Amino acid sequence: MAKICEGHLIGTGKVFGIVVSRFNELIGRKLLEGSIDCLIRHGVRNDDIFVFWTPGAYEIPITAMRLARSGKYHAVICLGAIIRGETPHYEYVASESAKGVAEVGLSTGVPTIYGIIVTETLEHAIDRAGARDGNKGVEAALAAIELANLFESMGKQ
Ligand code: INI
Repeated sequence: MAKICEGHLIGTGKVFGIVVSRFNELIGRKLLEGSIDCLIRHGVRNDDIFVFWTPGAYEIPITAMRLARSGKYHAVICLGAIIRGETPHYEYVASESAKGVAEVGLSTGVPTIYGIIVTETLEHAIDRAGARDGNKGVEAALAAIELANLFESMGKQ
């Protein structure tokens, strides 16, 4: 019989750090609201949620790295919005923030969740921050709870 390890969606007793960028703040706030609401509804205490604002998505990984290295958090959730502008700048920000968030998780072993939306237009970003296409902040919070529990159930494996 296969031994199956999976993370449940109960957040009781877990501590989460959320890093959110102020650039495109309207969207960031909606993602943050979605994440916090989801964590609370899954049993996480308000006092166990710590929010850190960065200027932009580019600064999210270095901030998440500090949180992950601190050993205080069961998972770190990264939230932000990168929307195509007039210049290619946005492409660098998008690729560096994605690579950086992955690097934080891989190098620290702390679940580090990518909840940064990358879109062509503001309208698409709004759709993914609580309008037509759900809320990416909620998805990120669910992934954080699941991985925190999965890693706990894996123990020292
Ligand atoms: N930061 C974002 O979070 N989203 C964007 O869409 C964006 N664009 O398009 O430029 C953006 N740029 C700022 C960047 O994240 C840094 O804060 C800035 O370059 C200073 O390092």
